[in-house]
Amino acid sequence: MSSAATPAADAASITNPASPASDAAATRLVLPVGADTAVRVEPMLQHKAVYPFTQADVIAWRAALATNGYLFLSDLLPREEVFHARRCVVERLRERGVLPPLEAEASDEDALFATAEDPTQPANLLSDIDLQRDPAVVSVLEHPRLFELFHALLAPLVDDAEGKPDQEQATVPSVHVWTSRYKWLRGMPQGQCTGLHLDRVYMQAASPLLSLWLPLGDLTPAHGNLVVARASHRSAQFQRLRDEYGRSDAGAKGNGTTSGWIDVAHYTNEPVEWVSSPARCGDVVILDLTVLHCTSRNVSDEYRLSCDTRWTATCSSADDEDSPSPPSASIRFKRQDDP
Ligand SMILES: O=C(O)CCC(=O)C(=O)O
Repeated sequence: MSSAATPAADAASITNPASPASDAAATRLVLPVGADTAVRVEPMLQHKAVYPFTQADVIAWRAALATNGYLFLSDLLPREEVFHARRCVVERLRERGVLPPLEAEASDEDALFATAEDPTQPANLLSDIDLQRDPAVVSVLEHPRLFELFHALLAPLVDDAEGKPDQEQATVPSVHVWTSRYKWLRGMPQGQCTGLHLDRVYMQAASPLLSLWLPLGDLTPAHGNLVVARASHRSAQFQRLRDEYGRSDAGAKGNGTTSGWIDVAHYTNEPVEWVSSPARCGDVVILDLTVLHCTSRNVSDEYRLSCDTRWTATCSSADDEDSPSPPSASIRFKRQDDP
């Protein structure tokens, strides 16, 4: 069965209390972003992922990614497996005292809450390499369905034996798919968000490369979700930004966390089509390396748990079977069966 694309009903039905009821845009959400800015967002276009994927699905997903710069796939991964990974992250935060201990009579559902007495404290998950490598977490972040998905999305972009990408074809060259060894596991504290950026300023990539964003929880707008400037990876409006900032090493300078961010306030008077949607366990968002995005601020009393990873592919005939990473990658990658 082929999947249908629908705007996210959840987001579309949320009324913005700050807008007059007569305002046609009143049903659109206004989200806090950056230091002190808010943007009005449209719901993201969502595609329901039905496994196994059909050829028609894959063609529609590639087209959506090329058009919008993002691809929201709902229900791609089994929800129970994602909840299991979340449980593991929440337990670690309890062990570290970031979250309070569970009460004796707590239910299974209570065990999943990431509500803290002081949710403004850093959760420091980006530096928790052990947790990023926990089998329950890795089994979701390196789920076989993700390797299959990225094979379908990336293979047509990989140069074939003659050195030409084969984007028009349904059949694709034989490729290896690689995922980043490092996992950007995030426990976003209350009051914080990720600033506006292009992922390319953090990755100098020779091969085609995509980002994956995966919520580790059922996230409401209050938790802070991805906010994308739709089509900014190809629009003339952002050409200069892509050519100058996008080709710079802005992300490599500074502290590696907030470095590379641009002030979203620069764009509040420009006609940017911001899109965002609540995302649930099992959903994923794929991002083009040159699409402008950030997250909205977490205004809930829970940590926002999510993870992002990077994915690339190389022509298998050009690969060294023993190579630990694709050539010219600025970060380390692994294939599906690599330890
Ligand atoms: O989840 C976040 O806070 C940031 C995610 C992001 O910017 C990305 O996936 O590239």
